[in-house]
Amino acid sequence: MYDLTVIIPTFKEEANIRNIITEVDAVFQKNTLNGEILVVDDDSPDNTIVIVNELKKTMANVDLLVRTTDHGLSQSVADGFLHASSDVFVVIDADMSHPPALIPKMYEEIRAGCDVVIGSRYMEGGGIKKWPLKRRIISLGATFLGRLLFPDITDPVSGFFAVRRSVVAEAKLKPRGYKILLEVLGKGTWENDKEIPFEFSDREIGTSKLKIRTIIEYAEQVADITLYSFTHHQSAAWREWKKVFKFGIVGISGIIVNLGILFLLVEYTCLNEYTDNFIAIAIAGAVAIEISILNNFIWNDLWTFHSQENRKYSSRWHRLVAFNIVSAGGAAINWGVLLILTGSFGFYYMAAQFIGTLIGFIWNFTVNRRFTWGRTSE
Ligand SMILES: Nc1nc2c(ncn2[C@@H]2O[C@H](COP(=O)(O)OP(=O)(O)OP(=O)(O)O)[C@@H](O)[C@H]2O)c(=O)[nH]1
Ligand SMILES: [Mg+2]
Repeated sequence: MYDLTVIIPTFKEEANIRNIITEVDAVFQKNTLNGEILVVDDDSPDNTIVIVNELKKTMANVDLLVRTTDHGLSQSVADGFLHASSDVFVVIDADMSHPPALIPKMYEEIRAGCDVVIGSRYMEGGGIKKWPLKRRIISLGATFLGRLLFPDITDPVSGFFAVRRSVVAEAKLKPRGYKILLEVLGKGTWENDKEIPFEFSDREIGTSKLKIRTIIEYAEQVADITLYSFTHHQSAAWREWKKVFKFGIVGISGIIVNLGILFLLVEYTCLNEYTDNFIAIAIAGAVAIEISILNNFIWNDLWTFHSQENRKYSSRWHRLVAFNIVSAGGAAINWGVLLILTGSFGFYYMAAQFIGTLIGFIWNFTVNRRFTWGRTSE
């Protein structure tokens, strides 16, 4: 039994395949890893298969799976999971875009308890070399969509990652398109993840296969994972929905606190005696708003985001300040939407306020999630 299996999906990679296999094997030897190399090829019409078969003669740890139906990168990787003969899988492109030197580190993190280890282009220390603007924009768009499902992960569509067999063993993967990692994160069973930065280098040789259809398939995949999470409550995306739900309940408690404090201050304190009622209400209103923000902070900190690990802000005071700033932004957005919808679009003011509250809520959740209770990128 091998320690790990490096899965290399290939289609027409005759120019790269020898290189990547030799490099991965050199990394195994240097780190005394007992690793398997599994090439999953979609019946390439070039010499990819011939070259792998030739290498197999001298390298006992190289295996080749040739697929003839259901052509596709994600499908190939998923077949690789089924075919691999170890419990740790590392997926890497054939075109030298991903540094094989990081494989031992990924393996170590899995050994140390991680379920998924991701090579990230978008965290501190990572990057992309020589990419045209169009590709950067497409990739950022894809990454943004993926981060809605997995806010802690900076690069949920990376093609370079490691997973434990148990993550995907029972998963009902519906692989398609290019983003197999998103499928694994969405449908696999996992708790702990870690990202490792790396610099992505564009292929020097061979041809690219990215098409417009890829983008449409990706959007479908995100929708599919979202639907899946509603019915599969062990999934990571469902964990995220639970946070949204808790954040909403805390928000409702904040409204009650806000109204209650306002009422108490106006009716039962010395503010009551001010003849100029407007000042009394202005003061009481401001105090009530701040106390409700404090209320929301405490419950979100102790309950909604209680299990958040590796916090960006380890001090509760820092989180409180961040939450206050973000919430002020949320209130401003709410107010702006009210004014615009009533002033320019003739909305009934209650409907406008309702929409404003909803947009303010989305802002408050997403920004606080990533910022106030976000994870450190180290
Ligand atoms: N088995 C299989 N492998 C594929 C398929 N499409 C791409 N690959 C492999 O998947 C890896 C990533 O594909 P690339 O074409 O490099 O995709 P990319 O990195 O997004 O784009 P470029 O590097 O610019 O071409 C490479 O090892 C390809 O050979 C496919 O349909 N089936
Ligand atoms: Mg590539």
